[in-house]
Amino acid sequence: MMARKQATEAPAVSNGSPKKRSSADSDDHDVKRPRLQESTDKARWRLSSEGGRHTWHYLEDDEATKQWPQSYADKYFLGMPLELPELPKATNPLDAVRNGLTFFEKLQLPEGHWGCEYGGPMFLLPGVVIARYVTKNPVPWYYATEIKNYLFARANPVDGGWGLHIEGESTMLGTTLNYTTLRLVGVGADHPVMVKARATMHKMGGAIYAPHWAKFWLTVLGIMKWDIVNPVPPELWLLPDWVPIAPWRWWIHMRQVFLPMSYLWSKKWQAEETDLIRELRNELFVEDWNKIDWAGNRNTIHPNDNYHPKTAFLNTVNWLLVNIWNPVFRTKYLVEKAEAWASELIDMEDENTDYSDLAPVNAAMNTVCCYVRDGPGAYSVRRHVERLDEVLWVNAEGMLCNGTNGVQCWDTAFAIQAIMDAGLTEDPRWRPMLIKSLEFLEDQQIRENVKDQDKCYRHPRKGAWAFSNKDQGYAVSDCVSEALKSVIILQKTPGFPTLIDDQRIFDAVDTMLTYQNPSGACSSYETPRAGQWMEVLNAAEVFGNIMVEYEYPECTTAVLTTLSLFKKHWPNHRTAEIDNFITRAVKWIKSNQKPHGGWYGNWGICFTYATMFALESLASVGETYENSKYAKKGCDFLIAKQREDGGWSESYKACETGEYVEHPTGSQVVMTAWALIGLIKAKYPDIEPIKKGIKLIMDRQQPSGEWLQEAIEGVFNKSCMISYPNYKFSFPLKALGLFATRYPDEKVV
Ligand code: LAN
Repeated sequence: MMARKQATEAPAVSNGSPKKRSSADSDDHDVKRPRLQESTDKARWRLSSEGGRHTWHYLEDDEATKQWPQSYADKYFLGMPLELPELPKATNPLDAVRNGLTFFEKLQLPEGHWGCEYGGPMFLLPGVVIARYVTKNPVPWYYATEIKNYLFARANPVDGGWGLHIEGESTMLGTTLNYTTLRLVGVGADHPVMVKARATMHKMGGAIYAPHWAKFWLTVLGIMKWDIVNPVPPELWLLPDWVPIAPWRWWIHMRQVFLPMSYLWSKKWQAEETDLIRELRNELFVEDWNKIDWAGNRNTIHPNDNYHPKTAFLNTVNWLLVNIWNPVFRTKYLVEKAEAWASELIDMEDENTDYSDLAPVNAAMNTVCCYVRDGPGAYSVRRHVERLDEVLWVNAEGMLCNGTNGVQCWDTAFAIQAIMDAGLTEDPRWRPMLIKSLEFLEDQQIRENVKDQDKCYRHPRKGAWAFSNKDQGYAVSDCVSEALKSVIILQKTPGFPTLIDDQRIFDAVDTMLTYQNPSGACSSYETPRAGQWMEVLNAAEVFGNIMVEYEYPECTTAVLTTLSLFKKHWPNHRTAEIDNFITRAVKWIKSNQKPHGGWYGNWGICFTYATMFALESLASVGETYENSKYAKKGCDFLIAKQREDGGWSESYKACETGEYVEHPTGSQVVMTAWALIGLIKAKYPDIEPIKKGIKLIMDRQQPSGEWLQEAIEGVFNKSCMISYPNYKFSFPLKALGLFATRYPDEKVV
């Protein structure tokens, strides 16, 4: 079946620049197929950061490698040896903090923030590679090579497929898209990795069993036909705002993905047919491609992908759209109007983010939309392609796609807080590192609301911080809070400059105050604009709780903790509103406690994560183990989960099942730190279990001062896991530091 030779044997490009092939070769597009190598030379990779924008560069020129030496951070991210001297063994928690900071300081980027890989989801990289392929901007050979290496490394060791995320079982979403990605970057179909993956894909029924998003991408590529894609009508954008299901009410990630998808669906656009696409039509399916019943397989899906089965209501709506709406009512006038409005909304998103867009999914789709609309050479396409590079990351395994364009503001905020909790902010040893972090946060504060805020349905953001950087510019309630908390802490420390004046601090607080829902809780990017019932329209199949904003303990507690701190320093700013906010938030947090005493975490795994934030926030209003039954119950919950060795260990399965589940690999440093922070903040009276946990963290510290990567830490939409590699620094440091300041005379080892 597989005729094509491996690209390694037949290089089509050299060093990224296309070579001419014979005129008999009509497949112009394929000329640019990259030349794959076994591996790149890791010593040639460099991470650059400009204004918080990360890009990885491969220096092919020897002279350039001398001019731009590799930093510790580069080497660390790439998994290269750092050859650092052994630090004197820490004999107490504060020395362990110092050792940890000595290492972590080396990872601080020159602009003052921390970066890291932010992988986990396995459906992001395909979007970037497909967008580049269909817009005829194929990835350069060194990206292609490392993408191949990463995907090879991440293939399921047993069946050779890929999952929704790196720890998950093989799914059709992961397997069809990553198989296709490998082929697009130049891997031959007869490579053993591909043969194995294909066998699994076929065993699972072939690509017709893929979920909606995979069907969408494969159709854009021309491997499937539009009839197999459930309708994504841009007409929904024409609904008046008062209509309960109007898309502006959906969770921002869903509507920003739906938007470009609907544009391309409406255009029924497909990429130029190439040899490779024709080959993939033979490879991805069990049945003869020419005989596939496309329309009849719209709802065909493999059980592994069907985390959230479509409702009977949605299936009926889809049926009506396909059989009645599209053929009868979808007039040319309506189509043009809907496409024009969708296109304008896409432009607003691109302009507001300078083409980096909310996240890699819509960034890749918007790229294709601009190509379809503006043509190959357009600025919009070129800028998109440039910015897509900012979500790519190189690690020891190869090149992956980050969940966002970085973790800049978020991780920097936690690094500062860790140093503060250790009581080291005034120590001159750490001052340069802290000053640089403060300068970064100053630079990254968002100063204005977006242009046409109401027209493009954006939430206010003046004074806020985003999770990554200000270019992306999406305020999130807890990102504003954690960054502001860190700024206040530093600026109120003697000897630190006031880079952010009071007015800018008030701007941040004013934006934070917009986030409270009638219940007292906070959501992520916006206040909820519709109820959970909207999940009846969840068409993505692979995710749960994705259609609207929900109320999150992490977000609510972060705002609460920061407002409590703010109030101490500025008691007269919007006093009544802040007091009222705090009272209602505390009430909600208490109501959100589970009967077992823990809180369910939506963004970190899982009960341990949210319980830490909840206990910390209760402590910020003076509620601790001694005087609050909620804090006591939270502590008792954590203590009940402590393991024999003093650590905690929660598995991502807890996020899926809603029950505390232990990780099979035993105690985890990050989880242990989370639990300890909660206990110490809540002033848990018995020091022994806390000491045991602290000892575990100290024992796991390496002679270089670092901690090693353990199981994955983060999650979204209940089913998809995501890595937060800097958590293994910030949270253990914070736990050790809190212990050291709370019990300065206590001996642990
Ligand atoms: C994130 C990352 C950060 C995270 C926290 C700040 C930790 C959280 O407290 C609030 C929500 C937020 C901002 C968040 C939301 C969803 C994101 C953006 C992600 C988990 C990273 C990737 C994910 C995004 C949805 C991935 C793209 C997938 C789609 C389903 C569109």
